Amino acid sequence: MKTVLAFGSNLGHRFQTLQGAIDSLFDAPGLDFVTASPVYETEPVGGPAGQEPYLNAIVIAETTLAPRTLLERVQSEEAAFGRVRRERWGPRTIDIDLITVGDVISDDPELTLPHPRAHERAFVLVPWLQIDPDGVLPGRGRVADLLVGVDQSGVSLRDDLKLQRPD
Ligand code: A4P
Ligand code: MG
Repeated sequence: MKTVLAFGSNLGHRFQTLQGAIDSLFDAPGLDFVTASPVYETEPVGGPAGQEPYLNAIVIAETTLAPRTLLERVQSEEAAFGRVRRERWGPRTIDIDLITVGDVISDDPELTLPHPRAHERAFVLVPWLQIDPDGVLPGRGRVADLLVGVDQSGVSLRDDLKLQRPD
């Protein structure tokens, strides 16, 4: 199955954290890297006032893992990168969200698919469209069409930062 993963960091060495999380996430069977988006600097959406800006990127992968197993994999990666859950939408060294897993649709709060807020978030849709012009959010529509209704003003390309394919 094709899966779309969203990476975000707004604490510490943000770019090194993104690259490190990608390298170790793909260093195990059942999940194959396809491509990474450019990196974007983004204004925080929600959460406490005064947060630092995020770096956000999207990775497209192929997986043979069950969605739950994939969630466990990304959560243990978050833990390895020192993420401490204090407050919802608060600052984090790394956040890895499952945006889509194949065309699975689920309203399970432990794993909602597609991600319940992806369709309204420029920091997800802008990088996704860059690497997947025909991308579709199951149940919601084409990424290109969804972006038309979304404010993109807080999302800026960082073309000085380029994620490398994990080796
Ligand atoms: N969960 C349910 N569905 C999913 C899914 N599709 N992917 C559950 C990942 N997790 C999913 O997540 C809380 C619980 O969501 C998990 O236990 C999992 O079982 P979390 O990562 O612990 O907490 P969170 O990320 O703070 O909460 P949440 O609700 O996932 O936040 P969001 O909506 O992901 O927002 N602004 C900018 N500019 N860039 C960002 O990257 N990120 C957020 C986080 C807010 N503002 C941001 C950014
Ligand atoms: Mg999250």
